[in-house]
Amino acid sequence: MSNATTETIETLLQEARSFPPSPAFAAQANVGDPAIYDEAAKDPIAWWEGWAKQLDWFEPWHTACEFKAPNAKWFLGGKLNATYNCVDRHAAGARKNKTAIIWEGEPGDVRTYTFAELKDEVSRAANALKSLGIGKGDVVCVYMPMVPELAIVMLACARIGAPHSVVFGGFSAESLQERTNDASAKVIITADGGWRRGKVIPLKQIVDDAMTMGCPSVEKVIVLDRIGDGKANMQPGRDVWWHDLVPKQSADCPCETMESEDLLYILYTSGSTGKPKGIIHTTGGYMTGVLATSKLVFDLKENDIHFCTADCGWVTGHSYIVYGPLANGTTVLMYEGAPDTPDKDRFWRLVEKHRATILYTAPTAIRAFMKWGDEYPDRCDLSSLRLLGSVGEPINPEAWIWYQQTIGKGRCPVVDTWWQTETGAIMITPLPGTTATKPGSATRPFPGISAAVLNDEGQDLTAAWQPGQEIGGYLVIDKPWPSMTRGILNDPERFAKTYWSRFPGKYFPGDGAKMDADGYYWLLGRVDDIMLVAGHNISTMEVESALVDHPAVAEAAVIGRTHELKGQAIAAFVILRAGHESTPTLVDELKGHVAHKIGALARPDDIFISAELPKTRSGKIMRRLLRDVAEGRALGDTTTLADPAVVQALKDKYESTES
Ligand code: 6R9
Repeated sequence: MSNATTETIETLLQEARSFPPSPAFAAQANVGDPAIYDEAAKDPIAWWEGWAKQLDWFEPWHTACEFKAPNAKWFLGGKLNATYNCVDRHAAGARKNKTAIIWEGEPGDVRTYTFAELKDEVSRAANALKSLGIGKGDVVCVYMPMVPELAIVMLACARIGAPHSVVFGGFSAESLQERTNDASAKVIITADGGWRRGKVIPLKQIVDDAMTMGCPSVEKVIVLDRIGDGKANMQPGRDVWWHDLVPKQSADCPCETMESEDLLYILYTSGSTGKPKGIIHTTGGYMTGVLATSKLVFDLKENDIHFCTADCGWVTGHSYIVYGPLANGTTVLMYEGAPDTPDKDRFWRLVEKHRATILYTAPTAIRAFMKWGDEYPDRCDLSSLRLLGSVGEPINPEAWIWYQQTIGKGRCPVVDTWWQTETGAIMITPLPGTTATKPGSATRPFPGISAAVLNDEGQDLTAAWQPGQEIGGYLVIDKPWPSMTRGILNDPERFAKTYWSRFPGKYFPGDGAKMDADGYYWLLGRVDDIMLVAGHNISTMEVESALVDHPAVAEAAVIGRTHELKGQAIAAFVILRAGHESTPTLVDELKGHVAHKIGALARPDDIFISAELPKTRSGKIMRRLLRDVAEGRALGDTTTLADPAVVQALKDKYESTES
């Protein structure tokens, strides 16, 4: 990003379309007045205290915030319990018989829990953990399918002060072992299996493999019978069935009194050096952040049915299936399986059947839906939807427009939410009742969040920004916020180095951003995804957007490959939409299209038409591996891929096409 000057920024995508909130939406919105931004900015700590007061505390805090980079503490002296706030306080009041969780399994089985029922189930699970000797501070590793028991276990852990470490059910035995050992987990909770595309993922078998490789801290394995074929290979003394342990427990389990800064959970996220980082979140600040953002970003109301399609193995599931919506007393819809099982309309059938009002999903899914065609959403009743959200990666304007038109029927605001595992809660986002949205822009920092764009030397470009100007560089967050991670488990040095050393005293998330003439933020992807082509900065994301804008293109991944003369050359991997053929004419047309959209300097050197792209299990394209392919290197680590065979096939085909 060394050349992130206004000159290169001029070449960035110009997206002129703007969508103000409809008068009907604005009139009923939780926030309809932009004055909220200035109010929060005047005294951010007081603003956050206002939100913290909407939680139930056993004892009030005496100090709202203590911060000396990289260490932050919030609501010191305060005592509370996360589960009390998500469950008990609702079960004790008017929401007692309100549905807390609606769950649908991939085979079509449905279960619902009211807040009162959830309190009983969570308490039984908590007592079960206690009966195994688990108490405050003991780490519980959770390796489960997306069943209600996953949310129940998370809340049971929080109830007794045992930090959970949820490992996504798609990770391998080796990854599970690494995470279990790093956190010294005492128990693993799993299931005999989970459903995915009509097949069983053998979770218990994978836990057994991890245990065989060695998880010395693990004393017990609790196994939920999800598949019901009784096939789990139970090891006497170590393994115990959920149904033998949990139902017999008392439904009475007091909530542990937790300090605001007591650990709530650990969640591993991949790091550029390979070893996963155990990101830690504490109780009071995290709960404050997810409560506030859920309520304002999703405009939560008493009758909403919030459908977040993430898995609880990722931070989005933690913050916007479990802790945020439930703290607000909102009904959540949880789904176990794949979006194309039994057919490509599954999400729309779920929306129709359960009358979901809010849908929160990822651009990668949206692009898949586009590729599959409009017939799938068009044959379902989506009239219950009133708000759409996007998260996980930059959303290209074409996907944004498709989402807004085809799913939202032009009626639902779209909130593109930028945040990270480390930030705990949404950071840059529209407020749907007051922020005019632009396709592809996450718009503005959430009230109380202070962001800036810095240049290579660390100068704050936003401080000097004037309306009408465009600037680009590195995104930083320059004031503490309650839900920020308190660090990397067992590795404070890595924490300081990774996030706080590039721009001392400021949090550097690793993303590039530009600010447009209206002061809107555009997230440009990870800074390692910025290409330097003949001295010009070009975001891979921009070129991808331009490609996907072409009617023949379903999905595109762009990387900078080493080039003798230009430093880097642009290589694009493209998946075509059904009905389009790969021909030299089309390849030329696509190159011309990009040059037309962005400028000649962005014309890709190579376009490689492919059937699939290498993706992580959470759906992120692994550009590092595409760089290996394009640069003719041996493939790097492929263990986090959903299907390592995809990239090998791509490499073979790429090399045979080149020669
Ligand atoms: C919540 C989540 C974090 C990284 C982040 C950024 C990318 C997430 C985005 C986005 C552009 C958005 N990212 N949301 N980029 N626009 N709306 O995804 O957390 O898995 O930790 O990923 O994802 O690059 O730094 P996590």
